Order: sequence, then C-alpha cells, then structure tokens
Amino acid sequence: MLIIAGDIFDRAGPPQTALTRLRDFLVRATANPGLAIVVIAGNHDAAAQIGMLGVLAPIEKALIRGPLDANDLPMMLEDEHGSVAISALPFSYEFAARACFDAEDISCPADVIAAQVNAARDRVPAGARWIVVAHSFVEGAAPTDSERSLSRTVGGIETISAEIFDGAHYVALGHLHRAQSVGAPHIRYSGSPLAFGFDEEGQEKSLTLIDMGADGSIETTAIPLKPRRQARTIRGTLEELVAAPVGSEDFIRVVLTDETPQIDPMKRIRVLYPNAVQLSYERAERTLEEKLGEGRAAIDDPETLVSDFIEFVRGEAPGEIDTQLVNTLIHEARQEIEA
Ligand SMILES: [Mn+2]
Repeated sequence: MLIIAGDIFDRAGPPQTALTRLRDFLVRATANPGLAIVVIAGNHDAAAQIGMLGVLAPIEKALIRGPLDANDLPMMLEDEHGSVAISALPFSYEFAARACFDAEDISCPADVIAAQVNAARDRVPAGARWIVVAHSFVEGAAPTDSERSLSRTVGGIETISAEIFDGAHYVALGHLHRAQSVGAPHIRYSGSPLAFGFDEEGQEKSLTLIDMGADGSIETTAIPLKPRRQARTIRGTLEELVAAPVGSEDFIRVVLTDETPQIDPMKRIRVLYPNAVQLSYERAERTLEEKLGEGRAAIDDPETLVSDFIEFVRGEAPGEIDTQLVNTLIHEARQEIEA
C-alpha cells in the first residue's frame, strides 16, 4: 500500500504540467496489480480536485479523499494475520467540518481532527488493526519555513495533541516537510520528497516503509530519496563564483561576499547555475548581526538604547526635543530606583 498524506500540490490551481506529472506517476504506480493507494488532500490542495481522482476506482484499490464526508468508510486490507482498516482523513477547515459533522462547537484544527478520528474509529471492525492517514501539525513536531498555517484564525492554535489518535496502530502524517516521529514511533511524518526552501538544505529526504506485525506493532525503515537537483547555497565574490570550472543544475542560493554591489550578478551567475533562484549580499546580513550585537551592548546605557530604538522604528535619529524628553524620563526613573 502506498500512502500520500497531502499536500499533493502546492496550490489549489496547479499547472497542467503538474497534473500530467501526477497522472504519469499514478499510472506507473497502479501498473503494480498488488498495490493499493491512499491519498488525502492537504491544506494547499483543492479538495474537490483531489477527490475526483478516486471516484471511478474500487475502494480496495484506491482510497482517495478530498472533501469531508461524515459517512466515509475505511479501506479494508487483509494479510496473513487478519484485517487492517485504513482511515483517510483529508484536511478541512473548521467551517466545512461544522457543516459536515453538524457540530457548531468545532472551532480549531484539533476539533476538526478529533471529529474526523472519532467518526473513523466507530467504523473500524472489532479486532482489525487500524491505520490513520491525516494532514495536521502535531504538537512537538519541527516545522520548516514553507508550511502554510492550518488555522484561518490569525494567531489561532493550529497544533493538535498526539493523543487524538489513541487506538491507531500507525498514523501516517502529512504537512510538515521534515521526516520525523512525534510523541511516539508510530505517529510519523514521512516528510516532503524534496526540499521546498533553503532552510531544508541538507535535510535527508526519504520515504517511510512500514512493516506491521500481527499485534499491530510496527517497524519503520527510511528509504532515502536522492533528488536530481539539491537545494544548496554557494558563497563567494562574484568573480570567484563565475570563474568556477563547472556549474550545476541544482537550485542555488547565492550569497555574495563582495563589499560593493555588482552589476547584473544574477544574469552572470545563471550562465553556470541556470537554476539559481535567490541572491543576497553577505555584507547586508552581517550588518544586521552587528547591529543586534551593538543593541545587546547598549543595554547598560538606556539613553543609547532608546535612541537606537527610535531610529530603528522611524528610520531617523531622534531630534533634540525627543532626546530631552527621554533623558528627563530616564533621570526620573533613576531617582525613583535610588529612592
Ligand atoms: Mn500542508
């Protein structure tokens, strides 16, 4: 069985080339007559579009879930030890879950998942082992820079507790890009197959292979994925970088160590590195670090600290009146402390 726990695409309207690529992959995968496929929509996906993938396939071959459905049944598979039930729980926002489960009190991602898991648990036949597939952010897991928030409430809590999945023998999670178990070895993100940002540079990407025993115990093996193009950073002066003997098709972030701005640097870099996607000057980054260092040193000197803060916020140094006011207030505060 192959599980893809969303996101399938990175946007609700993927380009035709991405749809064709998914089609080609599914054709190759389903050519294996023994393979069952489980797919759920994630928060980046258009649920209806993902759901469409499954309507013509028999449920023992493909369990594809896009929009929520309160009457969803699990996929049932048999092995030499008995039955395994697989519940596929697509991502859903709170408003859709309230309508689907007819429950007005669903108000955060944890409530949505709890309603989905509880409905699914009721449909697992007695004695069957149980696998849950879900798209969520389990508390304690490590995110990266490019996962989109699961909550529509600004500042809303999007994490859920691992305990929501009580009773499941394995929980296959999508959403976070880093491969990791969270809370327990059987609650696991396989992680994204590729790096989606330079903060994922150097992360080992993998598929997770699960072997399930007669009692539902699991053994996991990471199968490494070696992408054709890595995401990585190169650093140096523009002259050094364009003098390299060979280039690369990798996705490149360029950090220039030149002290002065260079003319059209990206154009020159792309001759050797056609997939260079980001360029910055180390000078600018270092200046920020230095400023932070100075800020820390100035804590003993409140006049400078306040003056720096005003300059940071306004973009210009405080005037004479501001300075007098600040100095008076600091003087009064000092007297108060000493008194
Ligand atoms: Mn996601």
